[in-house]
Amino acid sequence: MSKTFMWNEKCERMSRSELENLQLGRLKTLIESLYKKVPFYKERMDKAGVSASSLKTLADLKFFPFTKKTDLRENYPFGLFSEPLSNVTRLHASSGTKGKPTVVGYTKNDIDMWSEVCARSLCAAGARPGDILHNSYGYGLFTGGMGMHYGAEKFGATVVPASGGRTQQQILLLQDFGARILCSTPSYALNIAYTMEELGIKRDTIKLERGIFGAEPWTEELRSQIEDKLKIEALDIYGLSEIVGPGVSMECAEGRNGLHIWEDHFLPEIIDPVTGDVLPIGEEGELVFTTLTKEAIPVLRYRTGDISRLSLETCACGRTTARMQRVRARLDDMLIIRGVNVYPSEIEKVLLALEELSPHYQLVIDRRKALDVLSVQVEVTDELTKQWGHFDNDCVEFSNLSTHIQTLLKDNLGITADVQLMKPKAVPRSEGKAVRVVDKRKEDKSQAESAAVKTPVSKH
Ligand code: DLL
Repeated sequence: MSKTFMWNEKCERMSRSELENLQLGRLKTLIESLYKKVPFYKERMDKAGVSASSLKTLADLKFFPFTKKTDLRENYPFGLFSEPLSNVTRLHASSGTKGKPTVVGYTKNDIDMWSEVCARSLCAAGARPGDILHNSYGYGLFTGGMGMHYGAEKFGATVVPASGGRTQQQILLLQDFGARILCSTPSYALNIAYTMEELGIKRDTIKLERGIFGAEPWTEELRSQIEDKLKIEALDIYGLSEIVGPGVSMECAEGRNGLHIWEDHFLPEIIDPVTGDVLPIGEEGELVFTTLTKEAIPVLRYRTGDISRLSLETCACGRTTARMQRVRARLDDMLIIRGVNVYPSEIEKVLLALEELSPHYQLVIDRRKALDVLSVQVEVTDELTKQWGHFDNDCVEFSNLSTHIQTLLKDNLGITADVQLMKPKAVPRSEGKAVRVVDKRKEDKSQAESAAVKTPVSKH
């Protein structure tokens, strides 16, 4: 068997005891520094009655307070920074669709560390120095584009900074520049595949062999569809801006079974999302990360809201780091439909198992007569539409098929849903992170709220 090529074998194959010693040392330094430099953490640690001296083993981390997204928002923009802005070379921010954006900063060393973990990730996915890498993650405040870009440059790849959108032109560049590696969200990879099909562009006019896909939840079923359509190997990359951006963990090409966490920089825990208790290795719960080496905005026990589980089993690639299983869902994406809890990824699994359907779908939730109603809008395949003929509306009637899907959703997930079969291209295509859920109840509420703000209220 040929030896696995690793970007940083020393760090990726450390023995468990060596790694844990390193983590403990870094964790103590981090806690001391947060206590001294960030009033928010001093206050939280004082309240919990803990300090660096409380940390005798890694397990003692459980006594320390969590950090949440709301803490970043409440301390907007720079309240949780550990370094003055004069030492910060870059700022990124979330889109802020749910209020104030969350802002993160990077020192020069942070950018180096981020590039290092992205280079490790590229290598684990089977990229090689000299590869042409087409990067369709968005450039800008989102961390995806620039994170992968710097990692790829450090790695020695030739980067095509395509960013999101203008899909036809991206396909042209894929054809003419001959990229072997595609970095994008899984939903955008599908958009590329379907656009090629619609334009009648043959697969053998592009040289892609591998995709490094992440930034949104996706299922094994979606992976199969992407691999089948684009004839590439699709691998999962995970990350979040509060921890660093892309490159917190990466699935390796040899194992394809969980994502290697770059544990010398990011310390993972799995907790019960309700009680906050740390769960044993192997149990499913909410992922929590502590940054061990970040300078500008290190975070202590950051609650990601992502559901996964950890494994310490040996991997076929020889890396010794803990692996996290593909994120099953985000806690705040859970839908409650007439009392039944369901995640969009569970609905995706049911839909993608049916060959009559294409993988473009949206879940629309509305309220009718005080009851929540879920509409599953999913496109049928081109072949099915051709068999059936032409339609004036976007929504087509295949009553047997929609009843069949309704039954599958009821039997497998216990949910009652309207199923609307859509013509090809009727569901909006993703250019970055796919919008899987449209919650009209929230839209109505926020419209009502903004109307109330705009309406002048007389005090007399
Ligand atoms: O999405 C960073 C990133 C860019 C990761 C490119 C991978 C590739 P945020 O915009 O802060 O950062 O969103 C972070 O996206 O908490 C997860 O819910 C979700 N997410 C990221 N990667 C995956 C993945 C970037 N591989 C949030 N699978 C995270 C499932 C993912 N969800």
